[in-house]
Amino acid sequence: MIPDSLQAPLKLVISGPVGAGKTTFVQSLSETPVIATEAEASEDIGKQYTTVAFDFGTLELAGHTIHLYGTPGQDRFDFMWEVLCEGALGLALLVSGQAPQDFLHARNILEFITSRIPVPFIVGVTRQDCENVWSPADVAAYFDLPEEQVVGVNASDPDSARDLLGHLLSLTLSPTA
Ligand SMILES: Nc1nc2c(ncn2[C@@H]2O[C@H](COP(=O)(O)OP(=O)(O)O)[C@@H](O)[C@H]2O)c(=O)[nH]1
Ligand SMILES: [Mg+2]
Repeated sequence: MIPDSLQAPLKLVISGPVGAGKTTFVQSLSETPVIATEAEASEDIGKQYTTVAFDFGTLELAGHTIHLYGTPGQDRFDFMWEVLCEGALGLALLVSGQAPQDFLHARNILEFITSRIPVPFIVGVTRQDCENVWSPADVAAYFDLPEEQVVGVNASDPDSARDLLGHLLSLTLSPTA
């Protein structure tokens, strides 16, 4: 039986550096129109628009209503990471498997969040559909994490994105988590 506390929407947060695939991931999964807060990028981050507050989407998964919050990637919005992770059941930290130059930043984001809010997390390595991409196992070694805590994903593929979320959910809802 599912405890009453879990009948309410479950909040999951998607974070990671700019370009990791956060917005794509939320858009792939959401069954309601995504609420996005994009603004023209104030600095050169390789694209014109970037997320300034959050991307919000909802879906049903394994009998739960999930509320998905994608965070901004830039450090100057780091206060939003903490705001969005408050009360979250789990965190997926996305990093592009084609951007090893962003791994350190990704680790810093993870450290920033988990040192303030003890939220269970997994790392998702995006762009697994592309050539010359880091494997989840190699990223696990880089992050010094157990291999089961790092999964590969194609953020633009709804099935792949759902698999990642299912993995996160099973981790956070398991009695040993
Ligand atoms: N092929 C492929 N492209 C991806 C994947 N994830 C993100 N992208 C692309 O990478 C770019 C940046 O993704 P975006 O979701 O805006 O990243 P964000 O800054 O983390 O929100 C977009 O052009 C996406 O289509 C992936 O897993 N596979
Ligand atoms: Mg984005």
